Amino acid sequence: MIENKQSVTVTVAGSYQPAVVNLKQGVPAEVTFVRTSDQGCLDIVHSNELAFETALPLNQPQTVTVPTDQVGDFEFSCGMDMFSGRVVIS
Ligand SMILES: [Cu+2]
Repeated sequence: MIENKQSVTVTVAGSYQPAVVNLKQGVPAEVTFVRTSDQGCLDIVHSNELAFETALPLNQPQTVTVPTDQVGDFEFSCGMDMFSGRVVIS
């Protein structure tokens, strides 16, 4: 089977759900963040390790591209690094 893309949606509502996103190495990946609650300070999501940062307007899905060339465990977090989630590439 040929898999040419993988997409995962993370709901942002006081935390990241799911908090762990599993992706396959070598398959282009997109993660869509949807902030559905005003709770907390989750209006920005960023990852130094995965090189993205995006604002999350309420109820407006935002999609980022995640590099999958390297296997590993990468963290993303809110703007103030108080809440975090992980992308696991294997
Ligand atoms: Cu925060």
